[in-house]
Amino acid sequence: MKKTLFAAVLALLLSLNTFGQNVLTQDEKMQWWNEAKFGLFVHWGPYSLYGGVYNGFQQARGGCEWIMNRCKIPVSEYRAKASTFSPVEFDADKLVLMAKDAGMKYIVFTTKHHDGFAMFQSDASEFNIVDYTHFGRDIVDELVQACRRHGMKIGFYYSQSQDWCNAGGATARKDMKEGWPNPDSTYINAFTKAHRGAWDYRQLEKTFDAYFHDVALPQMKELLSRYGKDLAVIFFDTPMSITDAQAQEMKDLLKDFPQIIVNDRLKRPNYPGDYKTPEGRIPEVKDVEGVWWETCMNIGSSWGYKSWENKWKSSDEIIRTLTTIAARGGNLLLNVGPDALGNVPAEARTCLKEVGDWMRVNGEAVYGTQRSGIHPEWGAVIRKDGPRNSCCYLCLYDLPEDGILALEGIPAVRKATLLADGSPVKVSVRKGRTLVTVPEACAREKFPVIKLELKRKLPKETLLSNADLYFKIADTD
Ligand code: FHN
Repeated sequence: MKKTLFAAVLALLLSLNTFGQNVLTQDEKMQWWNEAKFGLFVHWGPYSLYGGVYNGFQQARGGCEWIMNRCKIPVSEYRAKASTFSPVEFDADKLVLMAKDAGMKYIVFTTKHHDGFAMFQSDASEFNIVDYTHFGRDIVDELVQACRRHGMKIGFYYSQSQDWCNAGGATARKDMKEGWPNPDSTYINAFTKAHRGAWDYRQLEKTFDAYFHDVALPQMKELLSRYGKDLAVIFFDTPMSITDAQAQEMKDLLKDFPQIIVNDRLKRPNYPGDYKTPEGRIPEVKDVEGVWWETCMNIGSSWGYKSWENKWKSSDEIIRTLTTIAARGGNLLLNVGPDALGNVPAEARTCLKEVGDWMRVNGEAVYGTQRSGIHPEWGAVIRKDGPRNSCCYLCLYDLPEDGILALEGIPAVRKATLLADGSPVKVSVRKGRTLVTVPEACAREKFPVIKLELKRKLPKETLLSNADLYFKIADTD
C-alpha cells in the first residue's frame, strides 16, 4: 500500500517541472488531437456581407474573405460596411451541434482574419464586433461557452501579420485584376507596388512593429487571459513581415498554456509549431511521414461566405478525403463560411449531415487511428493499435470485380467483420497473402468498412522525419 502511494507521489512529482507546472510530452499534448482526427474550420467576419460581390462584380479570384484586398476596398468604406454587420441569426449552440453531429471533435474559429475585424471585444482595437457594430454581441465568447456546454474543443485562428484595417498591418500584394474591373487599376497597381501591397494611406500610418505591439500582441493577450486555460489550438496564418523577435514575443505569451497546440504558420522556419498545415489537398504519403499534420480544406471553393458558390463538395468526396487522410496519419479541418446573418449555407449543412450519418456507423475506423503504410487502389487501410494487437479498417471506395481484397504481409486475422452491422467476413490466406471476401451487404453501404482484428501488432514503421518540410501557404505573395 505504502509502495503504491510512494509511486503515485513520485509520478506526480516527475510530471511537474521546477515551477510546479504540468509538463506534457509532445505525444501527451497531441493525444486528443490524434484521437479527434476531424475538426470544423469556420471563416466568418464582415466580409460575409459582400458574399464575394463588389460594385456588382463577382470577385475575380481567391476566397471571398479576401474581398477587401482583391477589390481594393478603401479602409473607411470597408469599416463603414463592417459597422452594419448584424448576424442576428447566429446561434453558437447550433453551430457546435452541427459540428458534433458531423462527427467533428474540435472547432477552429477566425477570431480575427486579415481584414482586421475582431470577432471579440478588444481594448486593443475598436474595430471589433462589440464596439464597432450595433449588434454588439461577442461572438467568440458565445462560441467558447457553447463549446464548453457541448464538450467540443475550441481553437482560435488569428491573423498575426496581415491586417488591412488596423494601421501598420501587413498587406499581401494582389493585382487589381483579381478583384473587379476598376477604372483606376493602373494607378492602384502602381501604388500597391510602391507600398508593399497597401492600397490605402490609412494602412501606412504606422509601422508593422507598432501594429504588432498595439494590436496583435495585446489581442492575443486578451484571448489568452479569457480562454487560455481551455483553449485547444491556435492557428496563426500568413507570417509575412513578422520577425523572429516578434514571433518570440508571441510564443512567450503561450508559456503558461502548455496544452495549446500551435500550427506551423507563426513564423518560418524558426517557429515550426506542433503540426504541419497542407492546404486544400491531401499530401503525398512520403511528405507527411514522421510529423503531425492537418489538411485544412473548404467544403466549397471559398473560406469566407460566397453567395454564388457553385462548387460544393459532396459528402462522398469528404468521406474519401477524411479516410485517405486518416490512412496517411493526418487530421482534416473542414471549413464552412456562415453568411451575413450567421447561418451556415444549406448545401454545407446537408453535406455535413451525410458525413455525420456515415461517421456514426464507421467513426471507429477514423478516431484514434494512425497511418497504416498500406495504400491499396480500392480504398483506404487505416490502422489502430491496442495494447497487444492492431486492427486494420478497410474502407472501400470501389468494390473489386472479383469480390476479393488482397493484403500483403499482415499478421494473422483473429476476427473479420463488417463494421456497419458486425456480420462476419470471410478471410483466407494463400501464399502469404490475406484474402478478404467482400460480403454482399457491402453493395448496400456507402463506403463500407471491413474491420480486421489481427492476432498481433502490425510492425512498427521506421519513418522519415519531414520536420524541415513546409507546405506552401496560399495567398501570401
Ligand atoms: O489567406 C488565408 C486564407 O484566407 C485562409 O484563411 C487560409 C486558411 O488556411 N489561410 C490563408 C491562405 O493560406
